[in-house]
Amino acid sequence: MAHRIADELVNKLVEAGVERMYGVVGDSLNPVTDALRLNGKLKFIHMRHEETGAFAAGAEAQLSGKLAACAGSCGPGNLHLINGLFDAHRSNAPVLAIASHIPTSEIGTGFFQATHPEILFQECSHYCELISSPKQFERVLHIAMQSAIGKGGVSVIALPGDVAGMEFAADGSARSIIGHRPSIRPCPKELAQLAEMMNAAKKVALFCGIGCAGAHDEVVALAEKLKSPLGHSYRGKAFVAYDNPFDVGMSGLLGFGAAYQAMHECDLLLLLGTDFPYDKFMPTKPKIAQVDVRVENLGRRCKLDLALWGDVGETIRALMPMVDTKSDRSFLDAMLGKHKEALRRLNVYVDHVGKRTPMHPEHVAAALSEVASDDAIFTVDTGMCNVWSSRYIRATKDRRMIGSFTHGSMANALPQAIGAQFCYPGRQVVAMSGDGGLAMLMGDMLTMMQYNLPIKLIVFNNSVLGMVKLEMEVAGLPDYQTDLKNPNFAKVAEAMGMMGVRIENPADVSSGLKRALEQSGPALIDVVTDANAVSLPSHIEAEQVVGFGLTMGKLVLAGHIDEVVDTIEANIRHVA
Ligand SMILES: Cc1cc2nc3c(=O)[nH]c(=O)nc-3n(C[C@H](O)[C@H](O)[C@H](O)COP(=O)(O)OP(=O)(O)OC[C@H]3O[C@@H](n4cnc5c(N)ncnc54)[C@H](O)[C@@H]3O)c2cc1C
Ligand SMILES: Cc1ncc(C[n+]2csc(CCOP(=O)(O)OP(=O)(O)O)c2C)c(N)n1
Repeated sequence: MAHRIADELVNKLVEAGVERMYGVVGDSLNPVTDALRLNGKLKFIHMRHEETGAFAAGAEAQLSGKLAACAGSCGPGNLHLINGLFDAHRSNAPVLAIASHIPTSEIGTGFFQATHPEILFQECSHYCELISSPKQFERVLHIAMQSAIGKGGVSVIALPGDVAGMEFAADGSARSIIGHRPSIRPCPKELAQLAEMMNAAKKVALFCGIGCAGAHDEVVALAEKLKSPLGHSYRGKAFVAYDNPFDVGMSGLLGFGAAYQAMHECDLLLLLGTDFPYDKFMPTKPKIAQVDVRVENLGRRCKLDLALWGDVGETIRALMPMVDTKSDRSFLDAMLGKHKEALRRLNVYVDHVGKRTPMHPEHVAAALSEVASDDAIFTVDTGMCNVWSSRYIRATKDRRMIGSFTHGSMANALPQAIGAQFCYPGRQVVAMSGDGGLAMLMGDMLTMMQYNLPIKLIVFNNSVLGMVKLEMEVAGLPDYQTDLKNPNFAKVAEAMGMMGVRIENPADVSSGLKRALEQSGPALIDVVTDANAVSLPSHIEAEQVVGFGLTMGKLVLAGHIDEVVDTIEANIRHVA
């Protein structure tokens, strides 16, 4: 049989280290899936929805750092990929999507299932092109893979079924694909300027994002030298918040601890590998310096006194010899003290309120953190699970946590867990799902079953679209269309052939979670939680009440965090 474009596509993906292609088979994609079948090295993972395929590929790419792939058939098939691709792209995850396409002879005629994938996917990709002739194929595929890996994000190839089935003829020029991005060091002049600013400042604070991945020790050593409190973004937590005596928590509406205070009360703030989007939480008084590998991200969220275009680890290593060791710990100790007190207050929910029925989700998340393994991978649905996971899941050296952190889509946790478990078959993978989020794409519980993936799917079953209900209430709107009439999810899981555990009583949380985590197959844990559980932002001021989550802020604007916690504590004392 002739060596087709589809066969060469598979060869090239295998060469680039791609191990799986997630998607749903069909019509114009048949030459590609047939080529996968014949090749045998790259596995097609049969999902129940293309969106979940794109989420799974995005998760795999985020966790492994390597190129991952997904595919959809022409028209509606590849259109279903789009939300997952937006998420992957905005998470800087290198993903190649094959959007198979109607026959070339039919393009432009309003043919059955006609869309224009080369236009549709422009906004969620670095590179998106139609291959209308076999002669284009080699170079377009090369550019697509290189762009996804090098720029970090999505590339899309629109590949008509007839072109995929045509004979491949090499264009005679071999092309090697870059595997890794280079390390960038800022200019000596800027490094010297930063050292000077650090040496002159009395109170330095660090705020660290996911760009600190792989530079934990450098970042902590810098904090030690400067006696700096070190806050983190949600995406940064997994990489800096463990083994770190300088940790002061997270900023933002879901924030906790003293990160916000440290960032506002310092006289020099250093932003390291973060594109933290909530500009209203950024200070204006201190001097600010920022280190980022993406030059376009420098200064796009706050005022900037010094921009350093560089890699976090590389920058700190170059900087260390130029920085004086500070001896005054007073700012650091004050922030650590505030942080400790803030954590004590957060635990009020776990230790006291959480033990009541209806169950408080904080209690569930804290118990999960205790029983999950030290190298567990957590995937987190958009909604209130973001609050519970960012605050109560303890970071360790090897734990990872991914969500739809930048795109903010619901229903991401289950499909991301599928990608994570395929990528790391030996690790514990725990999905933290909202009941609304799970129901949105729950067909892929069947994928868990079909591939016997030992994912532990925890449903925070509060019978409501909780985050939106909260938003409506604090905006002074009556809550509307947020109620969910749910089944017993544990029974649904059992009907699908997997273990189902239902937890309604706080006393059963740890044992129920343990039982599910310890068994070797897929499991769903349906935890019935309080629909009215409320999150308390770490810091709120009137002018910060903007954008997406601000309504949660309003909630405490009236009552204020401290007042609410004080009331709870008074009640506890009263009961005691
Ligand atoms: C419902 C909801 C609520 C949320 N609330 C909060 C909240 O309260 N607080 C919060 O923090 N987040 C929150 N998030 C997440 C938030 O939207 C952002 O995704 C997150 O804050 C971004 O974290 P980051 O800056 O670490 O990552 P990114 O936005 O991905 O930025 C990372 C930056 O690091 C750079 N970089 C990468 N590698 C390197 C390197 N080696 N060296 C230097 N630079 C590098 C990148 O170019 C990029 O600019 C929430 C998300 C959801 C869904
Ligand atoms: C695809 C999508 N649709 C709608 C939204 C808006 N939204 C954000 S959170 C949320 C509610 C999530 O409810 P649930 O999954 O039940 O979790 P809970 O907040 O109750 O924990 C909604 C509707 C979104 N972010 N993504």
